[in-house]
Amino acid sequence: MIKKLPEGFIYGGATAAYQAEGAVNTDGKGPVAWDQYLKDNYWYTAEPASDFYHKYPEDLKNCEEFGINGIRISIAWSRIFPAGTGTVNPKGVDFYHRLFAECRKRHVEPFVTLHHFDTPLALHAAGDFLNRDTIDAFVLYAEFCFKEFPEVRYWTTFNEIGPIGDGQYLTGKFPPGIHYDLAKVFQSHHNMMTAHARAVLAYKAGGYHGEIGVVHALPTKYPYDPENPDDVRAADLEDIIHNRFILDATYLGRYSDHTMNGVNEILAANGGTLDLREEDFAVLGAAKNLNDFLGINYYMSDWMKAYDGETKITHNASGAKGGSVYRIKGVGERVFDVDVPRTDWDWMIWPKGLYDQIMRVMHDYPNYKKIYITENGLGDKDVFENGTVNDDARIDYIQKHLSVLCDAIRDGANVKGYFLWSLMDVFSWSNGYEKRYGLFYVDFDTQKRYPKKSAYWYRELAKTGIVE
Ligand code: BGP
Repeated sequence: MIKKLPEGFIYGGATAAYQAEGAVNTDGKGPVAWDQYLKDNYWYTAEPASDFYHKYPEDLKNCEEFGINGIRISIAWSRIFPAGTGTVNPKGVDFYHRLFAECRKRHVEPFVTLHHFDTPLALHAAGDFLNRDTIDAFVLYAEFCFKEFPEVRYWTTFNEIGPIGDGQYLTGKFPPGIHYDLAKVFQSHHNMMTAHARAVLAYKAGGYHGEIGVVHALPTKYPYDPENPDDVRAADLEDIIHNRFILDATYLGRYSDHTMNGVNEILAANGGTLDLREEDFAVLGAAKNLNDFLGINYYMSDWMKAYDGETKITHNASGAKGGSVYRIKGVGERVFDVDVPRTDWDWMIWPKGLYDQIMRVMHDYPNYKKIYITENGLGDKDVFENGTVNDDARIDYIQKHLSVLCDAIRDGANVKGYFLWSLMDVFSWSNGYEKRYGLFYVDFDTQKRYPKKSAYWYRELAKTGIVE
């Protein structure tokens, strides 16, 4: 049976300001915590990235030529407000006007994210979203953008509130590099969700002509042994940390009893308390039915089993097989010894997890309205030969995920588009320039772009909609 995506579907490519633009000190851009953090902890920096700051006309031309009719772009907050609040930097504002105009010229719809991991340094150093002043600063920045850029029709407040809390306060691979502080993880999630809700309310109150939503990463958490109640609970708690807590905040406007029981169990084992205020629930409640869409980022799933010991997490920077450890006290441990194909970075390739997440949103949060898959893709050690990359593994990965997407649509989910991570190669936050995801190969020395085999495949897909 033929599987085909519906008419009007968006065949997109995704980027993020910090990973694509480069030009980190150009035209008055303010610093972000990542600038120094990469220097101190990794072997690469955000310069030159993919030099999107200068090469965007070429990337958008590639979009048009390859049938890509949507692009995820994020605005670097510190290009607009170099210190996070206060003075506006007109050159930063101009850059985004030019970029959005180029999108229109090339008939590529921009889906614009206000925050993709890159809080301005001044705010980050003062506690990032753990500090409630950052919520106020974010809402002012968001309102400025809504007014300034009427050419944008699709706004996303945040990219991946889950992995931000996780990276900053649990695994410690994002600045400020704090480890194993579960209370900070939940507090960051909650405060960012409050900021999201306030921005949504401001957008709706402003009567702008467009849509607004949020992008959540939703990795599925399976029990290693579904017959073992302890493994089932481990998967459940892990799901609460990464998925359910923020989904509840988004669509229920509160945390369900089930969610809060899990949170309290995790905090009882790990220490710490949360500051959850009535006024926050008032805005979460007011915004819960106003999200026009949910963006789902999906790369992989995890298998969890019960674990009785101290927390230990290692970061697999090179992709070495079996190199990862992930055990959380009072939660559980990830099992890597499962019979599932892996990427070059040892991520589990499990398309069904995407289907399962779409179904859970549809069933548990029926007020979701509409879904875009805002990221999905294969990070690989691409081999560049004869001016291209024969990335059959990437094509296979995309096809398998689109196939389950067709199943989800058949089963009633309202999914309107797919954005491949990434449009062209960009650097990976914690794996650097070796990990490539793009449809277009970027030679980071010359900044030349070369279509990979997957780009030609994607063009055909966009033309016919036929997945298999
Ligand atoms: C998501 C981020 C992206 C991108 C992607 C791939 O979490 O939103 O910015 O980086 O993951 O992850 P990585 O670069 O770690 O391979």
